[in-house]
Amino acid sequence: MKNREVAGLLYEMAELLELHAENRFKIIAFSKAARAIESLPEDISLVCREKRLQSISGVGKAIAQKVEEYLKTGRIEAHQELLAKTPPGLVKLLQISGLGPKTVFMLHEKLNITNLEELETAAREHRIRRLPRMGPTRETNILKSIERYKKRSTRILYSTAEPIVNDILAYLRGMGGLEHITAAGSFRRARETVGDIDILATAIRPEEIVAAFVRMPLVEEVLAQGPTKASVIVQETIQVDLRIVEHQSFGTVLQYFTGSKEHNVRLRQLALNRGYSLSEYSLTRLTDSQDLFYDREEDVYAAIGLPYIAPEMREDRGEIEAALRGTLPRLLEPKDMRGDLHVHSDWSDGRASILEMAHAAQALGYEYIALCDHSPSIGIAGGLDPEKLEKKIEAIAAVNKELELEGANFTVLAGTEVDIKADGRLDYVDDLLARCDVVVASVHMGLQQTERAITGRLISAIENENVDIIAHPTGRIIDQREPYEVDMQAVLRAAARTKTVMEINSHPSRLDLNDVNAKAAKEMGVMLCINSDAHDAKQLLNMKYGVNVARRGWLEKKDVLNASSLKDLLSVLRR
Ligand code: DGT
Ligand code: CA
Ligand code: CA
Ligand code: ZN
Repeated sequence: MKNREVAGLLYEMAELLELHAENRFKIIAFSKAARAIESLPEDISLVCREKRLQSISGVGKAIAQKVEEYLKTGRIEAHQELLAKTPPGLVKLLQISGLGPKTVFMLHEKLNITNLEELETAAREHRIRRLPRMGPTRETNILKSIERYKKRSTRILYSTAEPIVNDILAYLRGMGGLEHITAAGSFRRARETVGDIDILATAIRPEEIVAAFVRMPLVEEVLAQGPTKASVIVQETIQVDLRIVEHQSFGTVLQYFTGSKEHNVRLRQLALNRGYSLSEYSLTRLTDSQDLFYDREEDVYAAIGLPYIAPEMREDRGEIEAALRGTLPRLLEPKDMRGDLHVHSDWSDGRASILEMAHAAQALGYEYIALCDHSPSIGIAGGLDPEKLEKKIEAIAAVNKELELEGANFTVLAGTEVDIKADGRLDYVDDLLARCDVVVASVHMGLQQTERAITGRLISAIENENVDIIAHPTGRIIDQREPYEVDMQAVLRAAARTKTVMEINSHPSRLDLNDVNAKAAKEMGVMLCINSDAHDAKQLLNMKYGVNVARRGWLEKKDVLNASSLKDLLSVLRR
């Protein structure tokens, strides 16, 4: 499907138009259309062939023509024209966090800055602070952002790696003579980002599998190829390593290549203490130099005297000690999830109706879902004013009646994602919050405030008795936005004291709280919940990414609010 490609191009056009200070409505039209196409559940090429482009909400005649032009010719003339009159370095400046198109345009106009180096020099020479609306703080922030941009990783999101892994496994599973196949490395450990993708397999005729691997349609470049292994590049920058190993040592090799390196170092020390040398291929008994082979990973751990340790925990964060003590947690599983406590609908910036979201959640086997649309200060996301929230509470009651008539054993909870405003107050009065079944509070504005200010805002929200959950508690967006400055210990202490629940937001580029914070929260006695923050029915499936984080944070079913039944949930919410 070319949906992403087309959306990406339209986003870029919006940025270019903005750089050239074009008409605001035109700019908004492009980004709106891009968003709609990005989340379109069907193939854009098909929609185009069937002449239905204009039925996509946000796609008017002009944009439909451009999309059609792209699908037919592979380019958009207007896009090319914009590119031609824009210094190439200028668009890249938009990736420096804190630099919007207006500022970039001004920097170009006033200081003739056309690329990153020129921007950095101007900032160092203090030429930026003298510009209108800039000042020393913004100048320093620009320098910091440039540093971050230069260091930015080439790692990819777990959710980007996932379909690639699935495609490759499915492809190779179709080959004759293949036995085991599995992903290893950081992907198997479900890290939030993945450096490269490692795949291990066993096969009767390894060369055939390697040959098929390098000839897969998605392979763009072959970096190396041997009789039992190969490395390739897919999607321009993503490296995939395949190793075919002997059946008898599959368990040992899988253990080794799952990592992490830190976990493996500890495991090897422990093996040595117990009289074994653990290598990539075998466990060697030191007394008689006997090599022991294991085709199952469990048996490798057992031979060293340990219970099986789930891949997600293999980071040397205490898992070996816990395994030795016999206190490993029984990790949460995807099937334990009973509902989703933070989703949006078309009442604010979501794209599905309340009933559609309910049906989709029910189809996933959930018992409940909480509709939490935005509050008024998030105007850009269609936040609901108080009267509209009251209307929505009534609409949800009606939906529940409808579900009851359908004989569905499913409940829609009336919620809100209330903004914690820059001054620390909540965006609705307490009486209205008290009428909701679930109140999720979160920070969207004033992200640049001091640690003291932001921590204070979060704690005052936590201390409000109507607030049940704090959503995406650190505000980070992987590779795009650092977490805001916040004293997480103080926040977690307040949450533990008031029994406020901390969210693991499952959006694949948020994953917030992250694994380390989630583990800390649990250790401090804080209850967590895992929410999709879905803006359409499909995004409900993002829950699995949050479950990954929970597992990496050692969470068990009992630590997660929405792994409990509706009855237990309601008794915790005490409303
Ligand atoms: P990544 O790709 O950066 O997200 O992280 P990993 O963990 O997938 O690392 P990668 O691809 O370099 O190597 C895969 C696994 O192989 C790694 O998790 C552990 C094992 N491994 C690689 N190099 C070493 C090493 O020098 N020592 C040990 N003990 N294990 C290693
Ligand atoms: Ca890797
Ligand atoms: Ca690798
Ligand atoms: Zn949300």
